Amino acid sequence: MLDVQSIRQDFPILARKVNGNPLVYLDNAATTQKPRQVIRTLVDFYQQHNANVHRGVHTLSIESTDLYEEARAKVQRFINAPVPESVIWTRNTSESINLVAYTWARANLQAGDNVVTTAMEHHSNIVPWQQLTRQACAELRYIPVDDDGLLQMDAAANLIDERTRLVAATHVSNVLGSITPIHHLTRLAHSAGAVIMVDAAQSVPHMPVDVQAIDCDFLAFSAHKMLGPTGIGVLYARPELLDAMPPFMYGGDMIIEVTYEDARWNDLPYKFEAGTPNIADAIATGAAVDYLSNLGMENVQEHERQITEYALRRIREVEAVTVFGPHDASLKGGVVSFVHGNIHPHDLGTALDRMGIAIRTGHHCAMPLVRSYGVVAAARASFYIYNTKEEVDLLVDGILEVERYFAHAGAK
Ligand code: 7TS
Repeated sequence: MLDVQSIRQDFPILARKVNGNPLVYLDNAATTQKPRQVIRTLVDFYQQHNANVHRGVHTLSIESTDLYEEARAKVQRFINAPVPESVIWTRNTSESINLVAYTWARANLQAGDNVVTTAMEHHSNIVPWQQLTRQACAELRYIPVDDDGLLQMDAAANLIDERTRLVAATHVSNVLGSITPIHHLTRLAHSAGAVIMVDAAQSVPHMPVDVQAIDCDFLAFSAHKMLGPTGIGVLYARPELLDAMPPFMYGGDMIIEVTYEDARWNDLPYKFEAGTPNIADAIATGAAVDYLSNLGMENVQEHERQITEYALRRIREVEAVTVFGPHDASLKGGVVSFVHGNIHPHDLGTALDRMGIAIRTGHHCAMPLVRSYGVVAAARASFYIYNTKEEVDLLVDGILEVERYFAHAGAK
């Protein structure tokens, strides 16, 4: 299991106070905090190695290139990708999904085809498919979610048919926490002759993910949700697919030869990495991967399961609270979304912030899903490796205090 107290020592921000109280950071699904190992890697890169990659013969450029490619290899091993060329650096999950939409989907979607996604997607896995299916006169279908917040796999089997070209599904919902039976979905997609893209923004940071075991074709995630910096993300793709896909961005680095008339594309992965890449943040992502690998992703997942189980139990003790999504912690990631019958989520979030407790409130970039529960906003606590049961207690005490305040204010 994780030694949470020693982990906490690695995160300088956890020592700060917010509004006079120790910070209780429960907004990890939005972004996680960074350990000093990641921060140090960034500083060290700029102080010791900074140079552009893939172009210089001088020492700094060679060092910088080696570190950049080493970080790619770390990510490759972390998700068990078959070769480093199948790991493309992007800006974030959203850009990874857009890359697939603008290249693979544009080249492969035709009128009458369909794309199948789910009713519990983040906007970044809905909007690109709305646009692309509209442009191609194709159909966008949604696998529904049942009353427990789980995907209806029997409906999935009917929605995925011989005209399905792509299944684009989240691995873990950022609102409900529900875990998609991804092996099952992959088999359904492949037996229909479709490819499958997994939005792993909420899974790769929190559980072991093996792209070869899942047998997915594309997989997208962001470094900032897994202890890494902002501005860097990953697209994993099968090299055969990447080979056949046109480039996403044109310019330097992604070419092998340019004449006044034409250009030839570079080898993988560089064909998809136009321009000077985000070198420092890629290298720091490697440090984040090292940190998580040292903890062991099974341990990370088990720690979150225990915190989530405890949080589900404690938050549901507050009578006026309704929790969305599965109530069984083994079916979900470390996300607990809820509404309070008498307090608007924004009021709750603001009042908790006065106590130093950071949660997210709103539609969580999943408006259609949140609205399907008959609300326009929800409160969400999301956990990571440094969170403790004591912090869950502080959250519940905080909710009860806000409740008392509102009851008192209402009685006046
Ligand atoms: N997919 C899922 C499942 C997500 O949770 C998010 C971000 C994204 C895609 C987009 O990631 P980005 O790095 O490109 O922004 N989710 C959240 C959240 O739940 N609160 O803030 C961002």
